[in-house]
Amino acid sequence: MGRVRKILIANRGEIAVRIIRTCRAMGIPSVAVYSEADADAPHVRLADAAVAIGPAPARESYLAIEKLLAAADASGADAIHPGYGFLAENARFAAAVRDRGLTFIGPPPEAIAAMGDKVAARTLMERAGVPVVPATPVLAPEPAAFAAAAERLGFPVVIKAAAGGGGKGMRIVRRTEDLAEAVAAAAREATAAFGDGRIYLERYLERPRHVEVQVFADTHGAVVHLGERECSIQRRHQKIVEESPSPAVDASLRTAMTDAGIQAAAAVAYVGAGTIEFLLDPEGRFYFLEMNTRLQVEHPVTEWITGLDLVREQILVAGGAPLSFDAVATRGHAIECRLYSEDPARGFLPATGAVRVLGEPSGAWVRFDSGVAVGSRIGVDYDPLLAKLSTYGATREEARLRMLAALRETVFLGVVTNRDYLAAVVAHPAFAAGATHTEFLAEHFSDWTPPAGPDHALAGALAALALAGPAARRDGAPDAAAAPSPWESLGAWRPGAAR
Ligand code: MV4
Repeated sequence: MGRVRKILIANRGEIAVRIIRTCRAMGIPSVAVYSEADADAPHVRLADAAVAIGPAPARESYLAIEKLLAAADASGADAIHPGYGFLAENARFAAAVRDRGLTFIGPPPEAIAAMGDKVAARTLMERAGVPVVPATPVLAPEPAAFAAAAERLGFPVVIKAAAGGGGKGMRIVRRTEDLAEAVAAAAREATAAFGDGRIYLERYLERPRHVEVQVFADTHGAVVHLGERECSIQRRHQKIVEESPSPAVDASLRTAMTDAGIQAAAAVAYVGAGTIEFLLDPEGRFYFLEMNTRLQVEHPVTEWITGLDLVREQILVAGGAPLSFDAVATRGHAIECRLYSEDPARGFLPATGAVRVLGEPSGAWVRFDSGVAVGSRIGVDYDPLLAKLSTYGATREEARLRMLAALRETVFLGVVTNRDYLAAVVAHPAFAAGATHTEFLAEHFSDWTPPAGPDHALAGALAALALAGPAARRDGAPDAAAAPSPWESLGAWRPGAAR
């Protein structure tokens, strides 16, 4: 190991762009990879070099380990950053990178594997003194075994997949008579989703908050925390609004949670950026849920309040450098919203199309991380995340109001987005009060409908007229100083004729 000299980014979209920017700022050449669907993507244009890795389906490109390793060889990269998603938490990939003599910008494969098996991870955490939810080991998928265990834990309970995480295969059960069906369904779902049907039981916590601790570790044994993030606002296990610090965490709870996070990371000899997810109950008790062994989507809120560039720190640590900070002071408050190409009016169905107009919010307290540009086609091959919008304020309320302003300034034409939904969430009195928990959207937004907006075709036609500008004034006078009012701009228009 030694200082990293050229980095291949095994990813696409906003996180690839994000990593390339830090590479540039550090003077490190970057290599993008791209599928056939991404030949013109911003991450490809931005990188110093780019290597084609195959067809659009991720299995044949962004998930194809051999192709990525070959691309690293061909481009002379000596390190690989996996971003998030795709192969970021694949221990075999991390090991394959290491076995080729390359640096994996992430934790050791052993740490990924230790946290990847959720049941083994629980046991490990328990031994490390990290609080965990009362649970069973893996059980035979028989109703009797689960019924006996549920009696001991107390209802409600939740059936989870040992190989799971992210809520897949999760089944909440409130009565003994519902167990048999739920066990069968959970085992089936776990096999289908993970190729591993092992399931177990946990006591189910009602309306908890999701609070996660950001940790950072170096190869010399130092482990520090960078505070917590509140990520309770989720739809079907998809986070949409995140913030730091959590409005539910005071100084003493923070000390307890971040201590537990550091214990968790130390227990698996962690290296790099990692996140320990906890459920926080209304009484202020917290329980280890899982550890994410990657840089997370929502890392910008931590960057806002710490002033650190987490990608830079990842690269330095991967090169063997000791951490350049210990107890990090945080300042102010940050909120992030995820803009997706999806249609809230149609059950959040992924929306496809091409970005025709892109209006980015601006200002010193606003950050817009995006991997798309005008002309980008949004298809069905990848995650529908268009952009992450984050704002900073000295107080939560300042950050919240700045977020509302920034959302209004954000324009995507050509694809349907969840922008107005996000604005409604951030404007909601319960959000303003910090009363966020994992049932927030179910309780406040299950019957939300988009505000009646303008007719897009009409808006487009008016925009085209407005763009025609002063040259199109009715009286023909080329008055550049005049406001480009469409009503003054109609003179040269003729139905059925070219202007
Ligand atoms: C739970 C839980 C309550 N009790 N486990 C969902 C995603 C996966 N990471 C774990 N999840 C949950 N596990 C017990 N024992 C509630 C959830 C949960 C949840 C957790 C975090 C964020 C949003 C959530 C939404 C619904 C359920």
